[in-house]
Amino acid sequence: MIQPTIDAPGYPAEFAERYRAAGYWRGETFGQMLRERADRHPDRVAVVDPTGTAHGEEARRWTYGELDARADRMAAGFLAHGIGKGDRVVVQLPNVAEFFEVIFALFRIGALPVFALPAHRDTEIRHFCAFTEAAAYIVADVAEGYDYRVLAGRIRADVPTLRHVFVVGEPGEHTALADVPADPVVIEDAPAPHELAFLQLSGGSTGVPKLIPRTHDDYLYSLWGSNEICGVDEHSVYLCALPAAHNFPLSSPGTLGALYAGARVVLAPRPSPDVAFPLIEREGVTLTGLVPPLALVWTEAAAAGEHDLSSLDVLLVGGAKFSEEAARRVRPALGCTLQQVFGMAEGLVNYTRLDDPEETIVTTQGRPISPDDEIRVVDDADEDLPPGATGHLLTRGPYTIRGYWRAPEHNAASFTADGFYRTGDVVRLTATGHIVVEGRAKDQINRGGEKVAAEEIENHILAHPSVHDVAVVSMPDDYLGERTCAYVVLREEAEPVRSVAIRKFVRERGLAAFKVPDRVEFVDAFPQTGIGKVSKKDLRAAIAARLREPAVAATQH
Ligand code: OOB
Repeated sequence: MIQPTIDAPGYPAEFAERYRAAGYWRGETFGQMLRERADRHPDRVAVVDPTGTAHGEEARRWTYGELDARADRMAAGFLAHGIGKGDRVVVQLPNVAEFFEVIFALFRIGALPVFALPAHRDTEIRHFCAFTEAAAYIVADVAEGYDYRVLAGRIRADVPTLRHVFVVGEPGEHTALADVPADPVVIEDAPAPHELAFLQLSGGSTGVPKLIPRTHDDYLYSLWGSNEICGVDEHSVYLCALPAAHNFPLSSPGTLGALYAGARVVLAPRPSPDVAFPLIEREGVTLTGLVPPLALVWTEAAAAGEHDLSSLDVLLVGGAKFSEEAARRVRPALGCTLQQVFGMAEGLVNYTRLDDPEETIVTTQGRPISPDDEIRVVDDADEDLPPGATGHLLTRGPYTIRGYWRAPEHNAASFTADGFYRTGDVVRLTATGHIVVEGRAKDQINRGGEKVAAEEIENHILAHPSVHDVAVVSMPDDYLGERTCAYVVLREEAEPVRSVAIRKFVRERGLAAFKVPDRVEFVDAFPQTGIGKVSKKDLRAAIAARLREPAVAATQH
């Protein structure tokens, strides 16, 4: 095989060579992968989309042959619309089959999907489109009662590079995605395996979300590596219950892992048991992935015993810390093996193994996919700690990025000089090399798997005319693990403001609903650290103590 001469963005040549020599990077692209599977088993079902069944229609079932042919036609259509290699396309779709048609078409022509979540609103989408100078934005017409076409109209007016808005369903003032496909063409400048495949979103701890550049080579490795660990093969049926664009349901092992294995993907429009359980029963789902709050809801709902869930072999739980107590309930309630996943869109993914002792499964967050995932646990000065000690997790490896996309200043802070990613997670390693997540050093709130960057929300609240200063911190929550609390200092001359007004103000600035602070506390001044910085540690302790007061706990939410 001829080795590519240009290395993956950010990966130094010596590492790229090592990862190829070890067989992790197999020199394959997403476009080729789907073609190969379609050639091998064209009639096997790849994607099941039950969206229409709510209106009495049959579920859509696309075979590998059909998905492949659709991706070819969509690719030709995108090219005909002037979208080509390297162009960025913001994709914001619910869990529908077109998601795969679109992303494989983009992969084939080397255009880069930017994976927005359905919850994102004006602020996030405008940033993604403007920052990536996106050529197109792809949405559904209406999903969960929200009209994305109206949002797209506003974004289009603001972002001059945005030449196209494609809509799944009724297009309104935009272009119907269904009108895009064209007769397949030979793609002259198809992407190489070491080149970028897409931009994923970082959970973030800064003012605006950063973008994560993933290559075909590195992401495909994370897929087949995950498949081996999670036992995914051509007989597997993966239920995509979380939003499809998120890295967890996309790749751990997720929908793309399932497609890699020639398995079947079943899309759940919503993750609630009333939607997911009938799908598990009807489609014979063998594995799925959930965030901890949903796993709790599922274990409780399964007790009702209304659905036959016996096909389910593996439940993956990750995105936020799964409590040991909740983890212990999974096997008895759902009759399947729990696999804890501790991953990040930047790369590193850890799994408990299917044959790990139950104690390991319920008390750890797993160990890395790859023997070449380098793990360091360090102190505040980046010095390695003794085995078993708790410290900052740094990592480097064959599917972990070496830098964010177009963000040199952030990269200087988020990576060590020798390329280790600073995860911001505080962990310890067990004697067996399993990771236990003990906490977080990054200024982020993990709201049941949905990440909220404190600084981002602080910036929005600071824009309120009555606000002098603000500090956003996490507060404990039985269901989500954490929620957000905004401590606000009002301007001296300001009229009194109620907390609902602050929350409304943030909501009306147009950002994902999960980022609106759950609680607002007004104070005269912030507690300070020894050197005069706001002590978020003290604020967290203060709100946690306040929530423990019986009257306050009862009125929460
Ligand atoms: C996943 O990816 P992101 O990028 O949304 O968030 C990554 C962060 C981690 O750095 C960590 O702080 C937290 O989410 N996290 C966990 C966790 N899994 C993720 N914290 C404690 N326990 C866990 N099991 O969330 C993600 C990506 C791929 C697979 C799974 C999750």
